[in-house]
Amino acid sequence: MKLHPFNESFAWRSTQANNGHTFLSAAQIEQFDRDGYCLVENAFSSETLATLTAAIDPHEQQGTDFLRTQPDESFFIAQADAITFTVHLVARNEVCRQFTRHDSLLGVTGDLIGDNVSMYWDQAVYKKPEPNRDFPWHQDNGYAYVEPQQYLTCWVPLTDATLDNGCPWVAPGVHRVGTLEHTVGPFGLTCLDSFDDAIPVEAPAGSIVVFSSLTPHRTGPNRTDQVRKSYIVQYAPTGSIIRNSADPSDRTAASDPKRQYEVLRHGIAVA
Ligand SMILES: O=C(O)CCC(=O)C(=O)O
Repeated sequence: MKLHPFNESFAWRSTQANNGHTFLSAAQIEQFDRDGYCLVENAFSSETLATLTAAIDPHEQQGTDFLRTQPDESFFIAQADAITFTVHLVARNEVCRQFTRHDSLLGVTGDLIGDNVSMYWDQAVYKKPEPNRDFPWHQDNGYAYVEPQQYLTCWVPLTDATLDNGCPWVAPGVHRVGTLEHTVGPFGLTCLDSFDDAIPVEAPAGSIVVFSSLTPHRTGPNRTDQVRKSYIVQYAPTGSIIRNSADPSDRTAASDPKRQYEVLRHGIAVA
């Protein structure tokens, strides 16, 4: 395990320091601090999930149709019959955009980030029946280097996520050292080959697997005959930037109004 070259002076900001927790329990906050993740059950109604899934499915189908036109039906780490990534849905679908302002998500982000929160990224990940393909160990901050390094991923299962169909696994405790160096593997960037004390997080539809951008995670193969669907929404402190190179002044503000809009300002929901 080696640190990312940009990660020179990281200190984990304890969530216990946030004032006014209103949504998560003390046990969830303690687990997030210690292990880098927590599970929030019953966060969404079945109607909300059905509406969200119906909104996402046509976009995913369009992406799959595009992949079928590509060599090996693949593009970067997506493959039509294995795994698809449908990104930036908030910029093209109002149901997805409204979902990112759901009370449960604002509750989680308010407790774990603070009073001023913006969307950073969203993508649906559909893992198709594929018994041989892992999504390898990585930190979300390994893909694009955001500062502050510590932002939040809400991994929302649209179908039950189980050991059999590729639920997330986390490497507890590693988030506290900050961003790790990642290398390029066949199925994406990776920061760990294996992790002895890895924890699988089986998550029913309607829950949220909440983890830090610094929590190494992977998902296993899908050994069932059904598609495992998830929608991933990531939130960062408002004012976050993305480092483009080793030169710290070479940076881009994470504030594209189409998709990186504020959701909480001074603790109040931004409509
Ligand atoms: O949902 C998955 O199977 C993996 C997705 C993931 O870890 C990611 O997009 O960072």
